[in-house]
Amino acid sequence: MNYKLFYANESAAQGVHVILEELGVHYELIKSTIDRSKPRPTKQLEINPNGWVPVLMYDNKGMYECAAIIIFLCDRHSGANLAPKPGDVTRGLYLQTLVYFSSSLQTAFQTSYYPDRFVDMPEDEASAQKRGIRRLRETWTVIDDQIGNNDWVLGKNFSAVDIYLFMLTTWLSPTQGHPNISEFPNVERIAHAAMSRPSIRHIYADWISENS
Ligand SMILES: N[C@@H](CCC(=O)N[C@@H](CS)C(=O)NCC(=O)O)C(=O)O
Repeated sequence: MNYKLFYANESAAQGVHVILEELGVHYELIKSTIDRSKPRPTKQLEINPNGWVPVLMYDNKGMYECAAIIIFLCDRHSGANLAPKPGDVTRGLYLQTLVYFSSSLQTAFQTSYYPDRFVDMPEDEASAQKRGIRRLRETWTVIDDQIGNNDWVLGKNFSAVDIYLFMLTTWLSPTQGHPNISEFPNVERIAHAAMSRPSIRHIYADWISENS
C-alpha cells in the first residue's frame, strides 16, 4: 500500500511520519508548511480546508487529524503491533489517551503558541497565552499520573501512543514559559525510552542532537 503524507518539520506530521516508518510501508512525503504567511499545496487544502498538517492520502482518498490517522494506520497494519486490537482490554486506554492528546494537550499547546485564535481582542492574547501554559501543566500532570510506574503509556508494551507522547514532548519549550519536562518524571522516562527506537532516532535526528 502506498501513502502520501503532507508534511512540515516540527509539526504533528512528524509523529505520523514515525508511525509510517514503524509500519514499514511505502510512503512519500509531500512538503508543506506551518508558516501562516505561506501557501499550502492545493491538494492538501482540498482534503483539509483548515490548512493544517498532517494530511494522509491513501487509495485516492485523503484524511486529516493526527489521532484519527494513527488509529486508521495501526488498524490497517495490525501485524506491526503498534496498537491494541479491537476487543483488547487496553484498547480503551489507547483510544482515551490518543483523544486526550489531540483534544486537550494539543489545544493547550495551541493556546500558548497561537493565543490570537482563542480571543477576540489583541489585548487579551497575553492572558490566553498564560492560561495555555497553565493548561499545559495541568494536562501533562494528568498524563504523568496516568502513566505511574508503567514501562510504556499502556503498560508493558510499546505502542503508537508512546510515539505521540514523544512528539508532544518535543513541543515543550521552557523559553516560551512552558513547564520543563522534568516536572513530569514518568513522561520524561517514556520520552527518553522512545528515543531508543530507530524510527525516532532517524526522524528526530536534528531535534535529538540539539536537545541532548
Ligand atoms: N487537530 C489537528 C491539529 C493539527 C495542527 O494543529 N497542525 C499544525 C502543526 S502541529 C499546523 O498545521 N499548523 C499550521 C496552521 O495552523 O496554520 C491534528 O491533530 O491533526
